[in-house]
Amino acid sequence: MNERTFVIIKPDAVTAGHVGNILNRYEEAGFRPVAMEMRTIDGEFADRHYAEHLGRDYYAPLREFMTEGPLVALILAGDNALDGVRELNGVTDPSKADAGTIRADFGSSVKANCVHASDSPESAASEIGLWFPELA
Ligand code: 3AN
Repeated sequence: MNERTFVIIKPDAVTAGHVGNILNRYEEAGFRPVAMEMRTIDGEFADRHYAEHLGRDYYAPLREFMTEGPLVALILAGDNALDGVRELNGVTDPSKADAGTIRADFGSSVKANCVHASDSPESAASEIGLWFPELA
């Protein structure tokens, strides 16, 4: 099944110069970008993307982090893209992520964990609708 998922290469990875390496991991695994754009988002947009995290104790610093510099927003397509991309990313906390995953190799903390990927077909649809409405 050719599935689409929404991915962010977060500001920490852009600043550290890991965009090319991260894209390479996805492409080597067979996923293809079907949309890709560098953007700097504001707090209101971050609130829409992270609606389910509003009010959590970690949200204010996360909001600050996601808005402090450019990120790369992209849609990746391929077989089993939702699970496959999350497997390549590794778990949320880079220190607990499996060796060889993107977060283990390029993430530095639970907040600065270098990438985001949709966690379900429903979140992929709503995130693609938010970030790339013309492709929803
Ligand atoms: P994932 O991105 O692995 O699906 P989520 O959806 O649970 O993780 O969390 C979204 C983002 O919120 C994470 N990528 C991370 O930046 C931040 N986050 C989640 N839990 C925490 C936490 N306990 N402390 C700090 N930041 C967190």
